[in-house]
Amino acid sequence: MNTSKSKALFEQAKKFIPGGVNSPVRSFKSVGGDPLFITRGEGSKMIDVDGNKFIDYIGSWGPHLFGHNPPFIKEALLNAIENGTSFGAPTEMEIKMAELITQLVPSVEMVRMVNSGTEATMSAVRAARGFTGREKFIKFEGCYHGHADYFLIKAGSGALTLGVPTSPGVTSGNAADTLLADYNDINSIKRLVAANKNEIAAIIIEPIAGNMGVVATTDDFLKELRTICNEEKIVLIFDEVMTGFRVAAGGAQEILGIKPDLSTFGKIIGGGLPVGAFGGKREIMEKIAPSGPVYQAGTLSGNPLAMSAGYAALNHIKKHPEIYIQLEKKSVYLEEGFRKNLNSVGKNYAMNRVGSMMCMFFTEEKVDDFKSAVESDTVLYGKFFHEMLRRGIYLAPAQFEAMFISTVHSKEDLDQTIDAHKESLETIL
Ligand code: KE4
Repeated sequence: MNTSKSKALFEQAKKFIPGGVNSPVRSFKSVGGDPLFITRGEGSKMIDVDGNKFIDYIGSWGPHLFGHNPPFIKEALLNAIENGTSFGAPTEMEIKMAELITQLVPSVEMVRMVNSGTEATMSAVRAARGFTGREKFIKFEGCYHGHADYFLIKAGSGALTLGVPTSPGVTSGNAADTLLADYNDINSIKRLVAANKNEIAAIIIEPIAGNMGVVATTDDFLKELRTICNEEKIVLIFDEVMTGFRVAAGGAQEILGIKPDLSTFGKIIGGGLPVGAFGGKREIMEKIAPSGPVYQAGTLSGNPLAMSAGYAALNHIKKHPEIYIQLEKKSVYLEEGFRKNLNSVGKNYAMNRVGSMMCMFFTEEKVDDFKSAVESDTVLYGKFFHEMLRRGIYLAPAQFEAMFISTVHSKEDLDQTIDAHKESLETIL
């Protein structure tokens, strides 16, 4: 595969941009080699500067539920841009977007738009602290909630991939209020709650983890978490930046049947443009400035272009709930193809899937938390990644991520992926 133009661009990029990328997970640091520079996306494909075409399972790390450049989002953007790009004043589209989110996610009574998932999660924790008057909060090892200081403690995704789950630059003062629990271990929560009585403002969790690879919650874990939060008056925050509108129209909370107090969103909600949102109980959200004292702001929050793309995406979901049946069929087909391949090479690698987010771990043990996820052979994953790339399949350049199936991945795409998966395993094992 010729990647000479990407290589030249990467050398250029490294002169001006840290690591040559604007987000660490895009570098191929954990899998080796140099990142490819993409010129365009269309449907399920991405094309790089050297003309190589790939079936894309990153989907911009989650936003592209409908593949690249779906016509209805493109049309919405072209219409919006006719009126200008940003006003710094309220627009009707922001009301329509907020109302639509409250319709799709019933636990959300009020919502504030922001510009990224990180802004959404950091604002949600601040809202919980302002509402309860408490300072500490609990996160889970391996969950990733963006790069706000107090989240970068044993964080997942790029922080874990690059081996810095606890980042330099995060002060001990900031870290002191972050308490760490083990995913799927309710006793770790009980211990923290007992040791920090009436001091915990919030528990934030990825209700289906996607940043240590895909790890679902087991048994009644979330139900018990909900009960503890009720009893202890702790704000339960579901970080649905990845799962929101991905696993169901109402997100993970719809399929799991648990109502959080606050939810955070990103990715799909922007239709490919920078959008995040946090929302939930009115009594908490009314504490947010200017209706309440908890300050939160953003120059481009609710930006007309981003709202038009995001509204087009969510409105399409509202009008076509059948897409989740379609996504499940495609995802089952792919998972079954992968499992057949694993059988044929005599490997029982862990494969975790929820809806159209899936991950194959290079470990034959069950993966249900951070500790079991990090048992994966990341060197082997790196070899696998490059074998798949050579065969035209673009996966996450990191073991601790999810692959995303879209509504536009065709049967041919899936069959090509399954064949490449088999050949890649046979090559590296
Ligand atoms: P952003 O600030 O990157 O928009 O969102 C942060 C975030 C918050 N919560 C969850 C559950 C997330 O998955 C994310 C971001 N996910 C990573 C991929 N695992 C974004 C990719 C990147 O860092 O470039």
